[in-house]
Amino acid sequence: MKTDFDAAIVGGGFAGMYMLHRLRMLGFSARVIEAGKGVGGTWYWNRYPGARCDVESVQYSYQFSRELEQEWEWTERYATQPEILKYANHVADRFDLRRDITFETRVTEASFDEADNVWIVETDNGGRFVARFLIAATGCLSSPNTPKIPGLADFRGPTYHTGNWPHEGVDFTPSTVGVIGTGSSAIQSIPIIARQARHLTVFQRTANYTVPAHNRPLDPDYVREVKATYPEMRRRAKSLPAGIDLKVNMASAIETPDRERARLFQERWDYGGLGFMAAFSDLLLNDESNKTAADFVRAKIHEIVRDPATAELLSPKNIIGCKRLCVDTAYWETFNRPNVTLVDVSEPPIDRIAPDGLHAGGREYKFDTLVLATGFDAMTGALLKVDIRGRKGRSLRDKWREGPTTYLGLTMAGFPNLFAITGPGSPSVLTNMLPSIEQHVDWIAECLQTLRAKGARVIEATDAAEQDWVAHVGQVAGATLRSSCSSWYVGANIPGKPRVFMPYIGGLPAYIERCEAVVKADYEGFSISA
Ligand code: NA7
Repeated sequence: MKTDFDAAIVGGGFAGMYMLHRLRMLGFSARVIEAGKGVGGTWYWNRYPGARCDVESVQYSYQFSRELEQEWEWTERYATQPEILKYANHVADRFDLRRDITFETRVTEASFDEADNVWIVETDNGGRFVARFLIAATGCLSSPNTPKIPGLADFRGPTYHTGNWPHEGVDFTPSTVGVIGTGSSAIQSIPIIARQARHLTVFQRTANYTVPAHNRPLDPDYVREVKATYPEMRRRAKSLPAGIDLKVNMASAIETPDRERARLFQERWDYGGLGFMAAFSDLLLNDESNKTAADFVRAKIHEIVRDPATAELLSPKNIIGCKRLCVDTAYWETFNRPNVTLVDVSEPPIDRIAPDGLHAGGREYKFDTLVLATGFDAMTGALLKVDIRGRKGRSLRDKWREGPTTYLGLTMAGFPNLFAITGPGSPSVLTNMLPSIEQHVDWIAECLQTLRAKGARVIEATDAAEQDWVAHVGQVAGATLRSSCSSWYVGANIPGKPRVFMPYIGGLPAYIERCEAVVKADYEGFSISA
Protein backbone atom coordinates (compact mmCIF):
# COMPACT_ATOMS: atom_id res chain seq x y z
CA MET A 1 0.00 0.00 0.00
CA LYS A 2 1.32 3.42 -0.90
CA THR A 3 1.91 5.68 2.07
CA ASP A 4 0.79 9.32 2.12
CA PHE A 5 3.41 10.21 4.74
CA ASP A 6 6.19 8.59 6.67
CA ALA A 7 4.52 9.63 9.90
CA ALA A 8 1.04 10.65 11.00
CA ILE A 9 1.18 12.72 14.18
CA VAL A 10 -1.98 13.01 16.26
CA GLY A 11 -2.17 16.37 18.03
CA GLY A 12 -0.74 19.83 17.41
CA GLY A 13 0.36 20.79 20.91
CA PHE A 14 3.97 21.24 21.97
CA ALA A 15 4.71 17.54 21.36
CA GLY A 16 3.15 17.36 17.89
CA MET A 17 4.72 20.62 16.75
CA TYR A 18 8.25 19.67 17.72
CA MET A 19 7.83 16.14 16.34
CA LEU A 20 6.82 17.60 12.98
CA HIS A 21 9.76 19.99 12.96
CA ARG A 22 12.26 17.30 13.93
CA LEU A 23 11.05 14.81 11.32
CA ARG A 24 11.08 17.45 8.63
CA MET A 25 14.68 18.35 9.46
CA LEU A 26 15.58 14.69 8.95
CA GLY A 27 13.85 14.52 5.58
CA PHE A 28 10.82 12.50 6.66
CA SER A 29 7.36 13.48 5.49
CA ALA A 30 4.84 13.98 8.25
CA ARG A 31 1.35 15.34 8.84
CA VAL A 32 -0.14 16.55 12.09
CA ILE A 33 -3.86 16.05 12.56
CA GLU A 34 -5.31 18.46 15.13
CA ALA A 35 -8.86 18.81 16.45
CA GLY A 36 -8.56 22.51 17.30
CA LYS A 37 -8.55 25.46 14.93
CA GLY A 38 -5.04 26.31 16.03
CA VAL A 39 -1.89 24.93 17.61
CA GLY A 40 -1.18 24.73 21.35
CA GLY A 41 -3.02 21.61 22.55
CA THR A 42 -3.81 21.92 26.25
CA TRP A 43 -3.06 25.64 26.06
CA TYR A 44 -5.48 26.03 23.16
CA TRP A 45 -8.42 24.57 25.11
CA ASN A 46 -7.74 25.59 28.73
CA ARG A 47 -8.71 29.26 28.52
CA TYR A 48 -10.39 29.59 31.89
CA PRO A 49 -9.70 32.79 33.85
CA GLY A 50 -6.37 32.64 35.67
CA ALA A 51 -5.00 29.70 33.65
CA ARG A 52 -1.23 29.67 34.02
CA CYS A 53 1.59 27.18 33.95
CA ASP A 54 2.88 26.20 37.39
CA VAL A 55 6.44 25.78 36.06
CA GLU A 56 8.33 29.06 35.64
CA SER A 57 8.12 30.46 32.12
CA VAL A 58 11.87 30.54 31.44
CA GLN A 59 11.91 26.79 32.07
CA TYR A 60 8.57 25.84 30.50
CA SER A 61 9.83 26.47 27.00
CA TYR A 62 11.54 24.64 24.17
CA GLN A 63 15.32 24.29 24.19
CA PHE A 64 15.85 22.69 20.77
CA SER A 65 16.55 26.04 19.12
CA ARG A 66 19.07 28.42 20.68
CA GLU A 67 17.73 31.23 18.46
CA LEU A 68 14.17 30.69 19.62
CA GLU A 69 15.34 30.60 23.22
CA GLN A 70 17.14 33.94 22.77
CA GLU A 71 14.52 35.83 20.78
CA TRP A 72 11.41 34.95 22.82
CA GLU A 73 10.65 37.26 25.77
CA TRP A 74 8.61 35.85 28.67
CA THR A 75 7.03 38.68 30.61
CA GLU A 76 6.01 37.03 33.89
CA ARG A 77 7.52 34.54 36.29
CA TYR A 78 4.60 32.17 35.56
CA ALA A 79 3.26 32.57 32.05
CA THR A 80 -0.46 33.04 31.49
CA GLN A 81 -2.35 30.80 29.10
CA PRO A 82 -2.64 33.60 26.48
CA GLU A 83 1.14 34.15 26.58
CA ILE A 84 1.88 30.41 26.25
CA LEU A 85 -0.55 30.18 23.35
CA LYS A 86 1.15 33.16 21.72
CA TYR A 87 4.47 31.35 22.12
CA ALA A 88 3.02 28.19 20.52
CA ASN A 89 1.78 30.29 17.58
CA HIS A 90 5.14 32.02 17.31
CA VAL A 91 6.86 28.62 17.09
CA ALA A 92 4.37 27.44 14.44
CA ASP A 93 5.08 30.57 12.35
CA ARG A 94 8.82 30.67 12.92
CA PHE A 95 9.30 27.07 11.79
CA ASP A 96 6.56 27.24 9.16
CA LEU A 97 4.71 24.32 10.69
CA ARG A 98 1.12 25.09 9.68
CA ARG A 99 1.44 23.87 6.11
CA ASP A 100 1.77 20.31 7.42
CA ILE A 101 -1.02 20.51 9.97
CA THR A 102 -4.61 19.56 9.22
CA PHE A 103 -6.75 21.56 11.66
CA GLU A 104 -10.32 21.02 12.85
CA THR A 105 -9.97 17.31 12.26
CA ARG A 106 -10.10 14.58 14.87
CA VAL A 107 -8.52 11.17 14.40
CA THR A 108 -11.19 8.59 15.19
CA GLU A 109 -9.54 5.31 14.19
CA ALA A 110 -6.09 3.99 13.42
CA SER A 111 -5.36 0.41 12.47
CA PHE A 112 -2.14 -1.38 11.66
CA ASP A 113 -2.18 -3.21 8.35
CA GLU A 114 0.00 -6.29 8.85
CA ALA A 115 0.27 -7.08 5.14
CA ASP A 116 1.94 -3.77 4.28
CA ASN A 117 3.20 -2.70 7.70
CA VAL A 118 1.44 0.66 7.58
CA TRP A 119 -1.01 2.54 9.76
CA ILE A 120 -4.35 3.50 8.26
CA VAL A 121 -5.64 6.60 9.98
CA GLU A 122 -9.26 7.75 9.73
CA THR A 123 -10.73 11.08 10.76
CA ASP A 124 -14.12 12.45 11.80
CA ASN A 125 -14.61 14.24 8.49
CA GLY A 126 -14.09 11.15 6.36
CA GLY A 127 -10.37 11.64 5.75
CA ARG A 128 -8.04 8.65 5.44
CA PHE A 129 -4.23 8.70 5.59
CA VAL A 130 -1.73 5.90 5.21
CA ALA A 131 1.52 6.31 7.12
CA ARG A 132 4.42 4.07 8.09
CA PHE A 133 4.52 5.41 11.63
CA LEU A 134 1.81 6.65 13.96
CA ILE A 135 2.87 9.09 16.65
CA ALA A 136 0.43 9.98 19.42
CA ALA A 137 1.11 13.52 20.61
CA THR A 138 -2.26 13.54 22.31
CA GLY A 139 -1.24 15.09 25.63
CA CYS A 140 -1.61 13.91 29.21
CA LEU A 141 -4.34 16.29 30.38
CA SER A 142 -6.41 16.81 27.28
CA SER A 143 -9.55 14.73 27.64
CA PRO A 144 -11.87 16.73 29.96
CA ASN A 145 -13.76 14.78 32.60
CA THR A 146 -17.43 15.68 32.90
CA PRO A 147 -18.78 13.74 35.87
CA LYS A 148 -22.07 11.95 35.42
CA ILE A 149 -23.99 13.92 38.02
CA PRO A 150 -27.75 13.37 37.67
CA GLY A 151 -29.60 16.34 36.24
CA LEU A 152 -26.52 17.98 34.66
CA ALA A 153 -28.23 18.25 31.29
CA ASP A 154 -31.22 20.01 32.86
CA PHE A 155 -29.26 22.95 34.27
CA ARG A 156 -30.89 26.07 32.82
CA GLY A 157 -27.97 28.45 32.82
CA PRO A 158 -24.64 28.23 31.03
CA THR A 159 -22.30 25.37 32.00
CA TYR A 160 -18.56 25.73 31.37
CA HIS A 161 -15.77 23.18 31.72
CA THR A 162 -12.37 24.66 32.59
CA GLY A 163 -10.71 22.24 30.14
CA ASN A 164 -12.83 23.41 27.19
CA TRP A 165 -13.43 27.11 27.79
CA PRO A 166 -15.23 29.44 25.32
CA HIS A 167 -12.74 31.35 23.17
CA GLU A 168 -14.56 34.62 23.61
CA GLY A 169 -14.16 34.39 27.41
CA VAL A 170 -16.87 34.60 30.05
CA ASP A 171 -17.90 37.66 32.03
CA PHE A 172 -19.33 36.57 35.37
CA THR A 173 -20.18 40.10 36.51
CA PRO A 174 -23.92 39.87 36.99
CA SER A 175 -24.01 36.15 37.83
CA THR A 176 -24.26 33.86 40.77
CA VAL A 177 -21.83 31.04 40.11
CA GLY A 178 -21.31 27.48 41.33
CA VAL A 179 -17.85 25.93 40.85
CA ILE A 180 -17.51 22.15 41.27
CA GLY A 181 -13.96 21.06 42.07
CA THR A 182 -10.95 22.35 43.96
CA GLY A 183 -8.08 21.08 41.79
CA SER A 184 -5.52 23.30 40.10
CA SER A 185 -7.97 24.69 37.51
CA ALA A 186 -10.43 25.66 40.24
CA ILE A 187 -7.70 27.08 42.46
CA GLN A 188 -6.48 29.30 39.62
CA SER A 189 -9.92 30.45 38.46
CA ILE A 190 -11.82 30.85 41.76
CA PRO A 191 -10.07 34.09 42.87
CA ILE A 192 -10.89 35.73 39.54
CA ILE A 193 -14.46 34.45 39.29
CA ALA A 194 -15.01 35.62 42.89
CA ARG A 195 -13.97 39.18 41.95
CA GLN A 196 -16.57 39.27 39.16
CA ALA A 197 -19.53 37.25 40.38
CA ARG A 198 -22.33 38.51 42.57
CA HIS A 199 -21.96 35.33 44.57
CA LEU A 200 -19.73 32.28 44.22
CA THR A 201 -20.38 28.90 45.82
CA VAL A 202 -17.46 26.47 45.73
CA PHE A 203 -18.35 22.77 46.01
CA GLN A 204 -15.37 20.94 47.46
CA ARG A 205 -15.10 17.13 47.50
CA THR A 206 -11.46 16.95 48.61
CA ALA A 207 -9.54 19.84 50.13
CA ASN A 208 -6.33 20.48 48.22
CA TYR A 209 -2.91 21.90 49.02
CA THR A 210 -1.74 25.02 47.28
CA VAL A 211 1.25 27.30 47.83
CA PRO A 212 1.57 30.92 46.69
CA ALA A 213 3.02 31.62 43.25
CA HIS A 214 4.30 35.10 44.11
CA ASN A 215 3.98 35.74 40.42
CA ARG A 216 5.51 39.00 39.14
CA PRO A 217 6.70 40.64 35.98
CA LEU A 218 10.14 39.35 35.04
CA ASP A 219 13.03 41.64 35.74
CA PRO A 220 14.89 42.33 32.46
CA ASP A 221 18.26 41.83 34.22
CA TYR A 222 17.18 38.39 35.40
CA VAL A 223 16.00 37.49 31.88
CA ARG A 224 19.33 38.64 30.44
CA GLU A 225 21.17 36.49 32.94
CA VAL A 226 19.01 33.45 32.19
CA LYS A 227 19.55 33.88 28.47
CA ALA A 228 23.29 34.20 28.92
CA THR A 229 23.44 30.96 30.88
CA TYR A 230 20.55 28.96 29.41
CA PRO A 231 22.57 25.78 28.61
CA GLU A 232 23.77 25.51 32.22
CA MET A 233 20.23 25.99 33.54
CA ARG A 234 18.87 23.32 31.20
CA ARG A 235 21.68 20.94 32.22
CA ARG A 236 20.98 21.48 35.92
CA ALA A 237 17.27 20.91 35.30
CA LYS A 238 17.91 17.61 33.52
CA SER A 239 19.98 16.38 36.44
CA LEU A 240 16.99 16.68 38.80
CA PRO A 241 14.06 14.25 39.05
CA ALA A 242 11.38 16.69 37.85
CA GLY A 243 13.46 18.31 35.13
CA ILE A 244 13.03 21.69 36.82
CA ASP A 245 15.99 23.77 37.91
CA LEU A 246 15.29 24.45 41.57
CA LYS A 247 17.13 24.31 44.86
CA VAL A 248 16.81 20.87 46.44
CA ASN A 249 17.64 20.49 50.10
CA MET A 250 18.96 16.96 50.67
CA ALA A 251 18.26 17.01 54.44
CA SER A 252 15.50 14.98 56.07
CA ALA A 253 12.56 17.01 57.41
CA ILE A 254 12.12 14.88 60.45
CA GLU A 255 15.81 14.97 61.36
CA THR A 256 15.94 18.76 61.12
CA PRO A 257 15.30 20.66 64.41
CA ASP A 258 11.81 22.17 64.62
CA ARG A 259 12.83 25.84 64.41
CA GLU A 260 15.18 25.31 61.51
CA ARG A 261 12.56 23.22 59.68
CA ALA A 262 9.92 25.93 60.14
CA ARG A 263 12.41 28.53 58.89
CA LEU A 264 13.11 26.51 55.75
CA PHE A 265 9.42 25.93 55.00
CA GLN A 266 8.78 29.65 55.50
CA GLU A 267 11.63 30.51 53.13
CA ARG A 268 10.09 28.26 50.44
CA TRP A 269 6.60 29.65 51.11
CA ASP A 270 7.93 33.20 50.69
CA TYR A 271 9.79 32.27 47.51
CA GLY A 272 6.67 30.56 46.09
CA GLY A 273 6.00 27.73 43.70
CA LEU A 274 6.48 23.98 43.40
CA GLY A 275 9.94 24.16 45.00
CA PHE A 276 8.09 23.99 48.32
CA MET A 277 8.22 20.19 48.07
CA ALA A 278 12.00 20.31 47.61
CA ALA A 279 12.43 21.90 51.07
CA PHE A 280 13.53 18.43 52.26
CA SER A 281 14.39 15.28 50.40
CA ASP A 282 12.09 12.89 52.25
CA LEU A 283 8.72 14.68 52.10
CA LEU A 284 7.33 12.06 49.75
CA LEU A 285 9.16 9.16 51.32
CA ASN A 286 7.84 8.96 54.84
CA ASP A 287 4.60 9.95 56.54
CA GLU A 288 6.17 11.77 59.44
CA SER A 289 8.26 14.05 57.26
CA ASN A 290 5.30 14.65 54.99
CA LYS A 291 3.18 15.62 57.98
CA THR A 292 5.61 18.43 58.90
CA ALA A 293 5.01 20.05 55.48
CA ALA A 294 1.26 19.39 55.60
CA ASP A 295 1.03 20.91 59.09
CA PHE A 296 2.91 23.98 57.92
CA VAL A 297 0.41 24.59 55.09
CA ARG A 298 -2.59 23.81 57.31
CA ALA A 299 -1.33 26.40 59.82
CA LYS A 300 -1.05 28.94 56.96
CA ILE A 301 -4.66 28.27 55.95
CA HIS A 302 -5.81 28.93 59.52
CA GLU A 303 -3.70 32.08 59.62
CA ILE A 304 -5.12 33.45 56.35
CA VAL A 305 -8.77 32.35 56.41
CA ARG A 306 -10.65 34.29 59.06
CA ASP A 307 -13.61 31.97 59.64
CA PRO A 308 -12.25 28.97 61.62
CA ALA A 309 -14.89 26.55 60.28
CA THR A 310 -14.09 27.49 56.67
CA ALA A 311 -10.35 27.26 57.38
CA GLU A 312 -10.83 23.79 58.83
CA LEU A 313 -12.90 22.64 55.85
CA LEU A 314 -10.26 24.01 53.48
CA SER A 315 -7.47 22.18 55.32
CA PRO A 316 -6.49 19.02 53.46
CA LYS A 317 -6.26 15.85 55.52
CA ASN A 318 -4.24 13.76 53.06
CA ILE A 319 -0.56 13.58 52.13
CA ILE A 320 0.85 16.81 50.71
CA GLY A 321 2.21 16.34 47.18
CA CYS A 322 0.34 13.07 46.72
CA LYS A 323 -2.06 14.83 44.42
CA ARG A 324 -0.14 17.37 42.37
CA LEU A 325 0.63 20.41 44.51
CA CYS A 326 -1.13 23.54 43.25
CA VAL A 327 0.34 27.01 42.89
CA ASP A 328 -2.04 29.93 43.41
CA THR A 329 -2.54 33.64 43.58
CA ALA A 330 -4.77 34.61 46.52
CA TYR A 331 -6.73 31.34 46.73
CA TRP A 332 -7.06 31.05 50.52
CA GLU A 333 -7.68 34.81 50.81
CA THR A 334 -10.66 34.50 48.47
CA PHE A 335 -12.59 32.64 51.18
CA ASN A 336 -12.54 35.81 53.30
CA ARG A 337 -14.75 37.55 50.75
CA PRO A 338 -18.38 38.07 51.78
CA ASN A 339 -19.60 36.84 48.37
CA VAL A 340 -17.88 33.42 48.57
CA THR A 341 -19.28 30.29 50.23
CA LEU A 342 -17.56 26.94 50.61
CA VAL A 343 -19.69 23.78 50.62
CA ASP A 344 -18.44 20.33 51.57
CA VAL A 345 -19.65 17.69 49.10
CA SER A 346 -17.39 14.89 50.26
CA GLU A 347 -19.94 12.84 52.18
CA PRO A 348 -22.69 12.76 51.10
CA PRO A 349 -21.69 13.69 47.53
CA ILE A 350 -23.61 16.01 45.23
CA ASP A 351 -27.04 14.50 44.96
CA ARG A 352 -28.13 16.11 41.70
CA ILE A 353 -27.99 19.24 39.60
CA ALA A 354 -31.26 21.15 39.48
CA PRO A 355 -32.33 23.57 36.71
CA ASP A 356 -31.37 26.48 39.01
CA GLY A 357 -28.56 25.06 41.17
CA LEU A 358 -27.71 21.82 42.90
CA HIS A 359 -28.76 19.58 45.78
CA ALA A 360 -26.24 18.21 48.25
CA GLY A 361 -26.43 16.97 51.83
CA GLY A 362 -30.18 17.58 51.94
CA ARG A 363 -29.76 21.26 51.03
CA GLU A 364 -30.46 23.26 47.93
CA TYR A 365 -27.90 25.72 46.51
CA LYS A 366 -28.99 28.21 43.88
CA PHE A 367 -26.82 29.74 41.16
CA ASP A 368 -27.31 30.72 37.55
CA THR A 369 -23.93 29.72 36.04
CA LEU A 370 -22.14 26.40 36.57
CA VAL A 371 -18.40 25.86 36.22
CA LEU A 372 -17.10 22.30 36.11
CA ALA A 373 -13.47 22.38 37.23
CA THR A 374 -13.55 18.61 37.33
CA GLY A 375 -10.29 17.75 35.59
CA PHE A 376 -9.33 15.20 33.00
CA ASP A 377 -9.28 11.54 32.12
CA ALA A 378 -5.54 11.88 32.50
CA MET A 379 -2.74 10.16 30.62
CA THR A 380 -4.82 7.55 28.81
CA GLY A 381 -8.09 9.37 28.04
CA ALA A 382 -7.10 11.14 24.84
CA LEU A 383 -5.26 8.13 23.42
CA LEU A 384 -8.13 5.74 24.11
CA LYS A 385 -10.67 8.08 22.52
CA VAL A 386 -9.12 6.96 19.23
CA ASP A 387 -9.97 3.38 18.29
CA ILE A 388 -6.39 2.14 17.86
CA ARG A 389 -5.96 -1.39 16.55
CA GLY A 390 -2.65 -3.22 16.38
CA ARG A 391 -1.76 -6.73 15.28
CA LYS A 392 -4.67 -9.11 14.62
CA GLY A 393 -7.05 -6.17 15.00
CA ARG A 394 -6.56 -6.05 18.78
CA SER A 395 -7.64 -2.74 20.24
CA LEU A 396 -5.53 -0.66 22.62
CA ARG A 397 -8.68 -0.26 24.76
CA ASP A 398 -8.68 -4.02 25.18
CA LYS A 399 -4.92 -4.24 25.85
CA TRP A 400 -5.20 -1.52 28.52
CA ARG A 401 -8.36 -2.87 30.16
CA GLU A 402 -6.46 -3.53 33.40
CA GLY A 403 -4.37 -0.34 33.11
CA PRO A 404 -1.87 1.03 30.60
CA THR A 405 1.14 -1.14 29.74
CA THR A 406 4.02 0.25 27.69
CA TYR A 407 7.71 -0.18 27.12
CA LEU A 408 9.40 3.03 28.35
CA GLY A 409 6.09 4.87 28.12
CA LEU A 410 6.89 5.22 24.44
CA THR A 411 5.82 2.03 22.69
CA MET A 412 3.46 -0.93 23.11
CA ALA A 413 3.92 -4.61 22.31
CA GLY A 414 1.45 -5.70 19.61
CA PHE A 415 1.33 -2.15 18.18
CA PRO A 416 4.30 -1.88 15.82
CA ASN A 417 5.46 1.54 14.65
CA LEU A 418 3.23 3.30 17.18
CA PHE A 419 4.87 5.80 19.53
CA ALA A 420 3.33 7.78 22.37
CA ILE A 421 4.98 11.05 23.37
CA THR A 422 4.98 11.28 27.20
CA GLY A 423 2.82 8.18 27.40
CA PRO A 424 1.91 6.34 30.61
CA GLY A 425 5.01 4.67 32.05
CA SER A 426 7.20 7.70 31.31
CA PRO A 427 8.02 10.56 33.74
CA SER A 428 5.72 12.97 31.83
CA VAL A 429 3.35 14.69 34.28
CA LEU A 430 5.78 14.35 37.18
CA THR A 431 8.22 16.55 35.30
CA ASN A 432 8.47 19.79 33.42
CA MET A 433 6.56 18.68 30.31
CA LEU A 434 8.64 20.58 27.75
CA PRO A 435 12.01 18.85 28.31
CA SER A 436 10.21 15.52 28.65
CA ILE A 437 8.46 16.11 25.34
CA GLU A 438 11.73 17.06 23.66
CA GLN A 439 13.50 13.99 25.02
CA HIS A 440 10.78 11.70 23.64
CA VAL A 441 10.64 13.45 20.29
CA ASP A 442 14.43 13.23 19.93
CA TRP A 443 14.36 9.53 20.85
CA ILE A 444 11.63 8.77 18.31
CA ALA A 445 13.37 10.80 15.60
CA GLU A 446 16.64 8.98 16.18
CA CYS A 447 14.82 5.66 16.13
CA LEU A 448 13.23 6.42 12.74
CA GLN A 449 16.62 7.49 11.41
CA THR A 450 18.18 4.23 12.61
CA LEU A 451 15.44 2.19 10.96
CA ARG A 452 15.96 4.07 7.71
CA ALA A 453 19.71 3.48 7.87
CA LYS A 454 19.17 -0.23 8.49
CA GLY A 455 16.63 -0.47 5.67
CA ALA A 456 14.10 -1.64 8.27
CA ARG A 457 10.44 -0.70 8.27
CA VAL A 458 9.04 -2.14 11.48
CA ILE A 459 9.91 -1.71 15.14
CA GLU A 460 7.94 -3.27 17.96
CA ALA A 461 8.46 -3.66 21.70
CA THR A 462 8.67 -7.27 22.80
CA ASP A 463 6.19 -8.60 25.35
CA ALA A 464 9.01 -9.45 27.72
CA ALA A 465 10.54 -5.95 27.62
CA GLU A 466 7.13 -4.38 28.18
CA GLN A 467 6.35 -6.65 31.11
CA ASP A 468 9.71 -5.88 32.72
CA TRP A 469 9.20 -2.15 32.30
CA VAL A 470 5.66 -2.25 33.71
CA ALA A 471 6.93 -4.20 36.71
CA HIS A 472 9.71 -1.64 37.24
CA VAL A 473 7.28 1.31 36.98
CA GLY A 474 5.02 -0.36 39.58
CA GLN A 475 7.92 -1.17 41.86
CA VAL A 476 9.32 2.36 42.02
CA ALA A 477 5.80 3.80 42.45
CA GLY A 478 5.30 1.59 45.49
CA ALA A 479 8.30 3.17 47.20
CA THR A 480 6.79 6.68 47.43
CA LEU A 481 3.79 8.13 49.19
CA ARG A 482 2.57 9.45 45.89
CA SER A 483 0.87 6.24 44.83
CA SER A 484 -1.05 6.06 48.10
CA CYS A 485 -3.91 8.50 47.52
CA SER A 486 -6.88 8.89 45.21
CA SER A 487 -5.47 11.13 42.50
CA TRP A 488 -5.65 11.33 38.73
CA TYR A 489 -2.12 9.82 38.71
CA VAL A 490 -3.82 6.52 39.63
CA GLY A 491 -7.00 7.13 37.61
CA ALA A 492 -9.06 7.47 40.81
CA ASN A 493 -11.00 10.49 39.51
CA ILE A 494 -12.69 8.46 36.76
CA PRO A 495 -15.23 5.92 38.00
CA GLY A 496 -14.36 2.44 36.71
CA LYS A 497 -10.84 3.37 35.55
CA PRO A 498 -8.29 0.74 36.57
CA ARG A 499 -6.25 1.92 39.54
CA VAL A 500 -2.64 1.94 38.41
CA PHE A 501 0.02 4.58 39.12
CA MET A 502 0.53 5.71 35.53
CA PRO A 503 3.59 7.97 35.33
CA TYR A 504 7.15 6.73 35.92
CA ILE A 505 8.37 8.10 39.23
CA GLY A 506 12.01 7.03 38.94
CA GLY A 507 13.00 10.58 37.94
CA LEU A 508 14.06 12.12 34.65
CA PRO A 509 17.84 11.47 34.87
CA ALA A 510 17.44 7.71 35.49
CA TYR A 511 14.79 7.53 32.81
CA ILE A 512 16.90 9.31 30.20
CA GLU A 513 19.82 7.05 31.03
CA ARG A 514 17.63 3.99 30.48
CA CYS A 515 16.31 5.27 27.13
CA GLU A 516 19.87 5.95 25.99
CA ALA A 517 21.08 2.54 27.17
CA VAL A 518 18.32 0.85 25.15
CA VAL A 519 19.54 2.63 22.01
CA LYS A 520 23.19 1.84 22.72
CA ALA A 521 22.30 -1.84 23.10
CA ASP A 522 20.92 -1.76 19.56
CA TYR A 523 17.32 -1.17 20.65
CA GLU A 524 17.26 -3.74 23.39
CA GLY A 525 13.72 -4.96 24.04
CA PHE A 526 12.56 -4.26 20.50
CA SER A 527 12.23 -6.45 17.46
CA ILE A 528 13.20 -4.70 14.25
CA SER A 529 12.39 -6.08 10.81
CA ALA A 530 12.35 -5.14 7.14
P1 NA7 B 1 -8.08 17.90 39.04
O1 NA7 B 1 -6.84 18.19 39.76
O2 NA7 B 1 -8.38 16.48 38.68
O3 NA7 B 1 -9.27 18.47 39.92
C1 NA7 B 1 -10.62 18.14 39.68
C2 NA7 B 1 -11.46 18.58 40.85
O4 NA7 B 1 -12.82 18.26 40.58
C3 NA7 B 1 -11.09 17.84 42.13
O5 NA7 B 1 -11.21 18.74 43.21
C4 NA7 B 1 -12.15 16.76 42.21
O6 NA7 B 1 -12.38 16.25 43.49
C5 NA7 B 1 -13.34 17.49 41.67
N1 NA7 B 1 -14.40 16.60 41.18
C6 NA7 B 1 -14.35 15.76 40.13
N2 NA7 B 1 -15.52 15.11 40.00
C7 NA7 B 1 -16.31 15.55 41.00
C8 NA7 B 1 -17.63 15.25 41.40
N3 NA7 B 1 -18.37 14.35 40.76
N4 NA7 B 1 -18.14 15.90 42.48
C9 NA7 B 1 -17.39 16.81 43.14
N5 NA7 B 1 -16.14 17.13 42.81
C10 NA7 B 1 -15.61 16.51 41.76
O7 NA7 B 1 -8.19 18.71 37.69
P2 NA7 B 1 -7.66 20.18 37.35
O8 NA7 B 1 -8.18 20.53 36.00
O9 NA7 B 1 -7.95 21.11 38.44
O10 NA7 B 1 -6.10 20.02 37.31
C11 NA7 B 1 -5.49 19.01 36.51
C12 NA7 B 1 -4.03 19.27 36.37
O11 NA7 B 1 -3.85 20.33 35.42
C13 NA7 B 1 -3.32 19.74 37.58
O12 NA7 B 1 -2.87 18.72 38.41
C14 NA7 B 1 -2.16 20.53 37.00
O13 NA7 B 1 -1.13 19.65 36.64
C15 NA7 B 1 -2.71 21.10 35.75
P3 NA7 B 1 -11.51 15.01 44.06
O14 NA7 B 1 -10.15 15.59 44.39
O15 NA7 B 1 -11.42 13.99 42.95
O16 NA7 B 1 -12.26 14.53 45.22
